[in-house]
Amino acid sequence: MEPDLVVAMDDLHGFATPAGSRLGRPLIVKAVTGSTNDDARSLAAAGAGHGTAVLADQQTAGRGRLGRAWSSPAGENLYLSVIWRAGLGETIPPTMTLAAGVAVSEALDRFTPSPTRVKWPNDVRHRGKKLAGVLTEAMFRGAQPTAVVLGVGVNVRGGSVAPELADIATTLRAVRGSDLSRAEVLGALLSSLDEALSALMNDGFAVIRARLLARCETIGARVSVGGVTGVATDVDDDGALLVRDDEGAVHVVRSGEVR
Ligand code: BT5
Repeated sequence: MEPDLVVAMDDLHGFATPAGSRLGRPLIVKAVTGSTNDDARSLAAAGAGHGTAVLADQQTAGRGRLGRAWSSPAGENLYLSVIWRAGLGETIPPTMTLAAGVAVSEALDRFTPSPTRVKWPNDVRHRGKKLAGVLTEAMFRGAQPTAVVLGVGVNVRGGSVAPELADIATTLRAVRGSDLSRAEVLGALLSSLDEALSALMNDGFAVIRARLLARCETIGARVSVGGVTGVATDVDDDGALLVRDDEGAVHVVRSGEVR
């Protein structure tokens, strides 16, 4: 590895996957890549097992949902993708994205001065600014799901975000007012994702739903999503957002961008 890259990743040196976590075994660390989700998908297609994870210092083609870009500069943030295979049935529950968001939010609360919130379905925010995002992508053999890639981007060490994101995004360092190492945050993330996704697969969505509702800023807010405007009242048993419009009709919104 080039010496400047070693310095850029100094806060990850000596990182060890937490003893209790099945995720991050193995953990493949890259200085630069296109997208860790693409790397994890390739590894999954080649047979990599449950828990295999890819971490990059920098992404040149980091992705969000709906073809959007994920700002991924070097030396600052976590770009993590984990292969999940355990307990996948005949369908991929959309609740996996929600469970991952809950896990990320709960993990980041250890590092923030006040609690983070989940904006349905996949944003983790602090005082209305985005700290992290989740991108889940499923892989299939025929109709049978074989793996889900859990992609997580967390803004950690930067003093600020890219200027075009300054109104909507922030970093852990900015909300804390002090620095921290990516290794600390990574350990918390892997443990939290393992716990929450295992709970979802073993026990169903009810408990994760309760944990989500306790930290979901979307519930009770006036929103526009999927062509519907109204008040978001609840998340149903499938993870869909329920929105009551001004005539009182309740709409079931399964995906989309909440505004
Ligand atoms: C997301 O998408 O929030 C999911 C982001 C997932 C990124 C991870 S990084 C590791 C893995 N590899 C990948 O290639 N992706 C995953 P979405 O809800 O579509 O939000 C995207 C929007 O968030 C953009 O349109 C911007 O407005 C904003 N954004 C972009 N970069 C950001 C950043 N670093 N921090 C906060 N907001 C950002």
